Amino acid sequence: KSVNVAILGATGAVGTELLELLESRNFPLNNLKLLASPRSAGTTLKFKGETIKVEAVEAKAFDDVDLVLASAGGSTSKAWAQTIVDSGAVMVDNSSAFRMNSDVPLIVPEINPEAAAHHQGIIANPNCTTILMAVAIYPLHQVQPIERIVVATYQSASGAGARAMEEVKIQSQAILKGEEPKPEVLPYPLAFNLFPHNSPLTDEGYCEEEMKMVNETRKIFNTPHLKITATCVRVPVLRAHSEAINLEFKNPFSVAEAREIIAKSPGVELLEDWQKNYFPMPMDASGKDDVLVGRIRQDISHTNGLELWVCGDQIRKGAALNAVQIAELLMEKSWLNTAKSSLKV
Ligand code: A2P
Ligand code: 11C
Repeated sequence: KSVNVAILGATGAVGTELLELLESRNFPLNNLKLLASPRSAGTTLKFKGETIKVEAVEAKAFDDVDLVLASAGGSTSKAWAQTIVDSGAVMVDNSSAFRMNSDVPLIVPEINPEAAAHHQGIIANPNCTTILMAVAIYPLHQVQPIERIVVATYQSASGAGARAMEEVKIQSQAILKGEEPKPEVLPYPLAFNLFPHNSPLTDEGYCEEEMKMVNETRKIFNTPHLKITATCVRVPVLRAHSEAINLEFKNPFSVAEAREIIAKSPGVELLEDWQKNYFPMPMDASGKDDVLVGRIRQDISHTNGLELWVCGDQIRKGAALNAVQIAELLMEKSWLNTAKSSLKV
């Protein structure tokens, strides 16, 4: 069976990756529609050797569509979700708009694929930092439940979109010429600098990105009370996020067993060379499907603790690949029902 697919936000960092993945994974599609803002209407993108025109999104764009892969930001998802659901299409949404909605499954196919069975027209793709951490630690959590997570992130510019990535390059050139870097997309200069994540702050003093790691991980793992604390930081890397993760278990977890489990689990790759002090770097993770895990070591401050270093391409597994894997899951299980849902969002 083949389906009609639309990418909402086709011109963005995640959108272009979605296009590439649908092609390289030979996703069974009939017709592909590329939707973006009116700014991009009329521009073209290539798919399987064909040139496809980008259209400005409008209500009737979803009429004959079965599956919408949306990655155009939360407000665009909120603006079009009801139209998409009412049209009978299923929306796999990359934005944070509906992730914590109890009627919307939040899916990482390696972890909770069965939760997607009960979707009502919208399935949410988790935040990129959440996906990368979740894929890396879930295999350990299955062997021995994690009791507490302390994580610090090192997030690349592309997490803030294609324009933020360009901004870091322009700022770097400016600084090398002795000029002042001008921040326009991100709040502060990122080239040769870093700053706590640019998402809005909550009353607890955490930023929204940090709270996404807490709340989304709990929902994906179905562990509502799991203790998690996060510090998210933007770093001048173009692509791929890194994370330093401290895990606390009820009982000791041997490093040798953790390595063995990571080495054989889906979606992750063990990458460590202790002789060379070589561990995953954003350069290694860029363009890769698997999340790289290394530097697994005993926490010297806690008998039941493990330390992990994780790097993953947040545009791929952190966003586009996870969304395409969800779409493949829906196809494989025949869960892409096009019967109209009564979901109201
Ligand atoms: P456009 O290129 O026309 O602005 P990124 O995350 O890399 O910044 O990309 C965001 C994506 O979302 C782009 O494809 C962008 O299209 C799209 N987009 C942004 N705002 C809207 C909107 N109001 N309606 C439809 N698409 C939008
Ligand atoms: C970042 N993770 O790197 C963010 C971007 O909730 O999907 C994506 C935010 C989200 O800045």
